[in-house]
Amino acid sequence: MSAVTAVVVGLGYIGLPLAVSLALADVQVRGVDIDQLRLNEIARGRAPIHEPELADALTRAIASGRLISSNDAAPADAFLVTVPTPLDIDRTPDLSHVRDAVTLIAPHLRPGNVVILESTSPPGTTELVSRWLREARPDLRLPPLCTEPDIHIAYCPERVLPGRIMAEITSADRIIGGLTNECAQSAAEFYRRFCTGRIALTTARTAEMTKLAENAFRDVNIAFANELASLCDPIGVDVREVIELANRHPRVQVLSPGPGVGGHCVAVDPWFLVAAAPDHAPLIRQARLVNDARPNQIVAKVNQLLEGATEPTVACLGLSFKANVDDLRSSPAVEILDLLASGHPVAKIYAVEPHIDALPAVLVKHANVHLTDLEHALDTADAVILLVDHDVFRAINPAVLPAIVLDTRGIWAER
Ligand code: SAJ
Repeated sequence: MSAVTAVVVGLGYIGLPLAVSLALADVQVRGVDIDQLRLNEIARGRAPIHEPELADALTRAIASGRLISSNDAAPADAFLVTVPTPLDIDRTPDLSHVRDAVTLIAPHLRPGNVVILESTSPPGTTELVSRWLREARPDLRLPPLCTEPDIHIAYCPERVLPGRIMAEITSADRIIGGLTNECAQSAAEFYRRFCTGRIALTTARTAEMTKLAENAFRDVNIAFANELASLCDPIGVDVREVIELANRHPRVQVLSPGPGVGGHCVAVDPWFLVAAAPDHAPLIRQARLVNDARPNQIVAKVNQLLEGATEPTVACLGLSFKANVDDLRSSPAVEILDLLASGHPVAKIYAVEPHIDALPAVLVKHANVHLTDLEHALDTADAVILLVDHDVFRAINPAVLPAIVLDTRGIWAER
């Protein structure tokens, strides 16, 4: 295969690992971001996010000379868009970063290029990308309106699991949806350079919908586990035991209840489906509400456990949205600390999160919340609330825990 060049717009949790993996697969990559501090870090070979194996791979990619970072795009063979697609305040998708990315790459497009959107997006977004490109570049023939377009445009959703991104970015199966069949073929040719997983071709809308269906499926299933947990509590039954026993049935696989669903994917993407067809997604909407109610339920449980204790010191273990990552985005653990700090007469809350150096702004505002190391927290706390199942917390000997413990992830079940 001849040498190819690529521009990756958005060097976040997906874009940076993607840019690094491409560079290590002999693609000459230009990684683009609007955050100058992030660009400086990357140029020095320092990973601005914690993801297993990323730091080492980034060092090798920079040393190879095939990865440069910049705040502007340049001509290339392939353009990949990996920018955030957050929710607006009214829970509708905010596509402004995708639009900005399109504006950034438009002047650099040449006939023969392929443009691939990887950001999780509502159905119809890839068609919008084409429309925005047409507005910016009326000189180009663009799909799907032209049968032999100058530019191929496709959607290939990222499907990697935080914590395993570097492995899955090459090994995961890919779904590639083209605005035309040729668009899909052309994007697939690009992914075959570095992907070892199977590649399935479809339409852009089907690929967009498939990605959202995957995360909504997970959300609904976690909601079922969380609902079971709140049901079992008043009935006086141990939900973990119920799930363990139910899962012995060959066709039952209940997930784990927890303090809520966080991160920027499972907690967000189902709303894209609700927004796309509000009258047709009652289950998906309800699952979101069930999972979003968990932090308040956990706080109510903590308050119940602390009843009678005078100004207790509470150690909260974990702030990230899930185990072994540093990502605090939409983390239920952060929400729980925020609620606890403002709502209960606790003397001190020790936040233990080995993956961060400073508390997020929402917790800094509370004078009674302190970021502390695990040893100190366990030595001094009257109560321990386990919020994230980091490996380091799993290794704690339950015998050293104080009398009041709430294990929201069930890691010390046999205690
Ligand atoms: N969680 C539970 N109970 C469980 C499983 C998860 O409470 O049994 C919670 C986690 O603690 C976390 C949240 O759900 O707060 C989401 O975690 P996750 O591990 O289920 O998913 P993400 O957000 O890390 O990654 C998901 C993945 N999607 C699916 O598994 C269908 C990943 O493959 C996607 O690439 C990613 O979303 C994404 O970027 O869209």
